[in-house]
Amino acid sequence: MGNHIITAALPYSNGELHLGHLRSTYLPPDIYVRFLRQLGDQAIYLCATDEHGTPILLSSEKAKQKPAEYVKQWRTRHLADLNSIGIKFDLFSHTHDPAHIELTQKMYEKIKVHTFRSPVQQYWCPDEDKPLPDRYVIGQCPFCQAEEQYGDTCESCGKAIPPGKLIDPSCKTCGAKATVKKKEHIFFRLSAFADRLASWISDELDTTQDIKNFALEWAKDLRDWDITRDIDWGVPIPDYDGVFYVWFDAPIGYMTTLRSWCEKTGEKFEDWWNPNSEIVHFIGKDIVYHHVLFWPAMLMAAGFALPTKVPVRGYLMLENKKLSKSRGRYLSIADWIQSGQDPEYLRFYLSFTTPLGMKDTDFSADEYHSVVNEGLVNNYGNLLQRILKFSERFDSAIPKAKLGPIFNDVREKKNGFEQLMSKGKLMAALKVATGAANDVNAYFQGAEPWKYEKTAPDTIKTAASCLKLITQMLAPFIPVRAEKAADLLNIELSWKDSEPLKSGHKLKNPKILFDHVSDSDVEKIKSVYGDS
Ligand code: B3M
Ligand code: ZN
Repeated sequence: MGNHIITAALPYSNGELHLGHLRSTYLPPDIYVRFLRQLGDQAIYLCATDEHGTPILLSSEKAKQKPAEYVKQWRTRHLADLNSIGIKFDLFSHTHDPAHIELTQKMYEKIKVHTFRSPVQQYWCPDEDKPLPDRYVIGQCPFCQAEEQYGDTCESCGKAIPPGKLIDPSCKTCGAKATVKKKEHIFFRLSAFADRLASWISDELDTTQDIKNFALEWAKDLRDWDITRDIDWGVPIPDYDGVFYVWFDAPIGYMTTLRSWCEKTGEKFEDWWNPNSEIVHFIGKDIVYHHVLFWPAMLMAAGFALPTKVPVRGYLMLENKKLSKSRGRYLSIADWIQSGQDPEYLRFYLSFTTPLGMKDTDFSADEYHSVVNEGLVNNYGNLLQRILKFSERFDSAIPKAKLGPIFNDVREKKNGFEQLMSKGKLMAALKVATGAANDVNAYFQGAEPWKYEKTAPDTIKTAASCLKLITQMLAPFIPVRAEKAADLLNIELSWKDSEPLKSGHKLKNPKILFDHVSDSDVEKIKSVYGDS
């Protein structure tokens, strides 16, 4: 395998990131990239803020700020929030960057033969005499009849709504009944790519079957795509008085960020974005349409390599109810940190409970308490502590002894873990690691080395050697503690090293790395989101 370009969906510079964003979109790629590096592969994690589109323009108007100022604040905030959970990017850029504007315009030149102009039904506010693109207009979905949908995409059925087709449209800002005017727009011939998209989705794309099924259904009914917006915030279209639709320029942000990263590091863009690389877009389930249809069609049109993997994860529920900021049933990344909660425990918990695919999953403070305490603190944390403590009887060195058969079992598990991680099945992989810690705990307990002096050296050598492999497995999930544990065990985290510890190998004195999640932590978390 060549290089790995790993991306996470570009967060809008418009409102704070919550635990749902973290679990579906930003944490999994961080773990995946850390694992690839552990393997010794060349992998980079890129992201940027998505700064265009009518919702941002609307919010900046509300905040009485220039859009460029408005987006800058969120850009800084997003990066700080993500970093606070140990998420590290090789580059975190933004789509209002001049480099991005330039690249988007170049991309347009490349795909221009696949575009055409055609008059559209443009929503219009008669009271303010202005066009009402996307979120400036609200009405009923023509496909599923959901109420209060914006002009571009239906949030209920996920379909793109053709221009002018919203039922009973009205102006979002002043409430006036919207009219429809004819205006010439530029369209991308998405329909021409339907067959190629369908075969790419079924034969090449690596994603879960539920996602494929959805996408293949959509691919049967592809309409040409309006890439024009009549506002002045966005990437200007070179030969038209207007800007590109935000979903046209946003995914190009993956490339712009790669380009900027290459400039910084002296790497060549072509050595990265090519058919031998792994190109992975981690996303939430609401933007599958854009990542497996629109964007790949643009890449096909422009002659670039397509993404290889699109791992999708569902929404986060809070105590089995939908997140709702207005009701206070809400937990942001900043809330987590400000209430003094542990970022690595959150990484562990979210990874332990989030499968791949469309399924939504729940956050509950009580579950957090039990998953972290049972799955990590009493399990791996306890084992580490016991082994370091017990080894003091041998001057904190691995004694001359025999290796028990459980070591081979754990080594097998490490292979299984590698397979799962390589497929992006992080939750399943993590469970292999914690399962191994469980087994070794049981082994240690059963061997009773404090009672059986004769076999105690074998027990300690075996358990400590197993612990080495388990620490390697946990490292991408809890990187800070794994580093500390590796230091105490005096081991390397490099994946290649699966050897048992040699006799004479020195260990350090025990130190507590894993405190329990307390009842008061649970209370604190609950008080952030209440039980409304
Ligand atoms: N800015 C965020 C979202 O819809 C959107 C992603 C763009 S990815 C190119 O989740
Ligand atoms: Zn709908």
